[in-house]
Amino acid sequence: MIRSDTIVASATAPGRGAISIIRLSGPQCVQIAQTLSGKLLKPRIATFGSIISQSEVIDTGIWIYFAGPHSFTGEDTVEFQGHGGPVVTQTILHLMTHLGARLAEPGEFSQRAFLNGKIDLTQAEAISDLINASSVSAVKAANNSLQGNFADQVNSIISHLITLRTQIEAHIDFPDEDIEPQSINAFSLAITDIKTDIDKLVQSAHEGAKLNRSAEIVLIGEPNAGKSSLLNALARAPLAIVTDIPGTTRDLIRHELLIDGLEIRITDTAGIRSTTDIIETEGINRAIKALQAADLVLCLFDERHQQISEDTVQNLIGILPNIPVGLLNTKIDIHRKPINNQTRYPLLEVSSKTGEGLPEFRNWLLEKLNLTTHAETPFLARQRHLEHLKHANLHIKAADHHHVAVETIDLIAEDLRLTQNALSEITGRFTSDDLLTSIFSTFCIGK
Ligand SMILES: Nc1nc2c(ncn2[C@@H]2O[C@H](COP(=O)(O)OP(=O)(O)O)[C@@H](O)[C@H]2O)c(=O)[nH]1
Ligand SMILES: [Mg+2]
Repeated sequence: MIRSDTIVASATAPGRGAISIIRLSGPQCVQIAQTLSGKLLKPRIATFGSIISQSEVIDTGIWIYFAGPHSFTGEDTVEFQGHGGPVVTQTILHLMTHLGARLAEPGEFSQRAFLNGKIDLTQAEAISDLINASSVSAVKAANNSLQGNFADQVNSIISHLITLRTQIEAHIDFPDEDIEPQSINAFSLAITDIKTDIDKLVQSAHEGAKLNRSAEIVLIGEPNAGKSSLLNALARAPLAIVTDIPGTTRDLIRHELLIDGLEIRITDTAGIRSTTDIIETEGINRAIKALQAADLVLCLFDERHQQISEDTVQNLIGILPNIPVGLLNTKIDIHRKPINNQTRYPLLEVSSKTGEGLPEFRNWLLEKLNLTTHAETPFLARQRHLEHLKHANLHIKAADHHHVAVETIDLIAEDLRLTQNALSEITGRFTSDDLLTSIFSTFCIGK
């Protein structure tokens, strides 16, 4: 365990609330807590007590002592659950710092847990991601990472790499001896297997990375299909200009919505049509570009369409592999005749004017974005993970590219070493101090 000073922070959100939790971690925490409470604290026993300063009661609450290494940080830790007022909390923090604690930096508790080997880097990040999760799928994926599923997958590849490297490096020491044909075979196979495993991990990580941000929905349709009106109805504010003049919306208009706790970014676009107007053409190009980054594309059709075929949809959005598409029949307050849907995509009916169909549409969105899109996501990936996986992928591909022989063996060994380093950076087994500081500084204070 790393010896360190004692840190303190409020672990609950700032502001007024029923309860405020103050957390101390480090060698002096028990002494500080016992001085303030006048009680003898026993590990894992909740002790009711007050905080007394100069014979005045500042707060009354519950003290809990977690003796290291059986605590979150791995050090001695004490939590005080008191009343949730900002002045009370500040006063207690002040008293604790006066007795020798230091105010914690953001993420410092998690950083200590990492440094003391209680969690790896992916688990530490998952704690922060769980707190910031913007959907139920993100919560599930963050918990998967927190339980170590992501790290397990990375570590399993690393352990195969270590076995292979040990065997391969043995040959480097004897450059005059030929490598047995069966060893050449075994090495090539092992390299290909590792490459396949890394490929799979890259794929899952790309899926998992989508969960780390708001879901992107793009509205697409011919001019006047009702896109801007739908954005306004969902946002409950006149964000986009609505007129019956085709070509009114020219730039992308984005709005963040919160539906049942799910963060959604919805983008209104210029209607797709052929036009000679330079500004409108640029708007259409932007609309098409926005489609590529979407988690869900919604194609809007009004009464001008009696039927929708796969071609109709393809004319609007082209071919978008792997991006879910939904169809919306708009303005149902003025035309009741159902549209004949000949596509494989679901069709919903809405009126932005009367609000009819909007609650069902919202529920459908939730289900689609929360459950369907990311149902199989095994973990929540960050940009940092994607970068390291990309490097691992490049190096293992380079290793795979060589024909295994005495002349190439040290090049292969070097590629494998670099692959392993890239993977180890994900779990933090091989990470610079600068990187650690930048990761933990994005955490909340008290976490
Ligand atoms: N009756 C009715 N009119 C609508 C509805 N949604 C849009 N409109 C009208 O259709 C026209 C085009 O709407 P707009 O939202 O600007 O379409 P956009 O070009 O796709 O953005 C406007 O005159 C709107 O008032 C609706 O639900 N019901
Ligand atoms: Mg518009």
